[in-house]
Amino acid sequence: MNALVVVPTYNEHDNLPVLVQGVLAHPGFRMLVVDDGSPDGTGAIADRLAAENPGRIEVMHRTGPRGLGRSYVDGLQHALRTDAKLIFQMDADLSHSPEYLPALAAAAETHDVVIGSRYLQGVSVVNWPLHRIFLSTFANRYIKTVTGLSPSDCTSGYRCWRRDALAKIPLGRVASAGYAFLVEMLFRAAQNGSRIGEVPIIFIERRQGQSKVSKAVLLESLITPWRLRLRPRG
Ligand SMILES: Nc1nc2c(ncn2[C@@H]2O[C@H](COP(=O)(O)OP(=O)(O)OP(=O)(O)O)[C@@H](O)[C@H]2O)c(=O)[nH]1
Ligand SMILES: [Mg+2]
Repeated sequence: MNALVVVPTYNEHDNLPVLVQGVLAHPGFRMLVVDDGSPDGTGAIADRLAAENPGRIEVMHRTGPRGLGRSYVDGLQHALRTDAKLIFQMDADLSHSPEYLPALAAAAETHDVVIGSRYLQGVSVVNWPLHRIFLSTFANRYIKTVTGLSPSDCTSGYRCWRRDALAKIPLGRVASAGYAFLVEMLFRAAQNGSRIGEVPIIFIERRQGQSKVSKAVLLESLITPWRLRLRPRG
């Protein structure tokens, strides 16, 4: 296995050490932490973890405007400059268990991109209030209706890419800054004819740290599906 897991972080100092332990328990997996100058010192913790695990963790310290989409662009472009055959994306807040990494990798033998999906077997989320479940299931139905995408979970940030499929996505031209970035990437993959697979995961809501969902990001998530539908070539 030659796998690189790209993890964007913003104020995850309690969660990152736990995540690192879980990911590195899998042989052949390396990590790229993309920190956005977290005020809580997550960047320094990432550097320490990198020093403790030589050759297995790289840390990118971003400066300038922060953002999840921007961090993914920088992190995934860097991942494509390595020799990794499989490139993963996952959140640092322990809602994506590293236990599922082998299942995603296995599904990537027959798919170009594999989603760790919360909605493949009913709704498998733990610790979400009802309104959050409604919001997320509505968001997915909305996205699928507007864009024509078929996966059950288009907004999951837990994914595994075969490197050639990721390399075909024009990352530099993906316009979304926030969560809509994930939808836009999937839309481009489907346009490229990539085989999109899903593996069921149980998603566990964060216990430590704070959510960074803003109104601007939510608004972008409403507009992006229409932009993709009306201007599919970008
Ligand atoms: N580099 C970077 N990472 C970010 C930024 N915003 C969020 N993240 C990270 O992206 C991942 C997902 O963010 P979350 O805040 O957990 O978003 P969420 O899962 O939709 O919301 P929660 O319900 O709070 O978990 C986490 O690993 C965050 O630390 C950002 O601006 N820059
Ligand atoms: Mg989260």
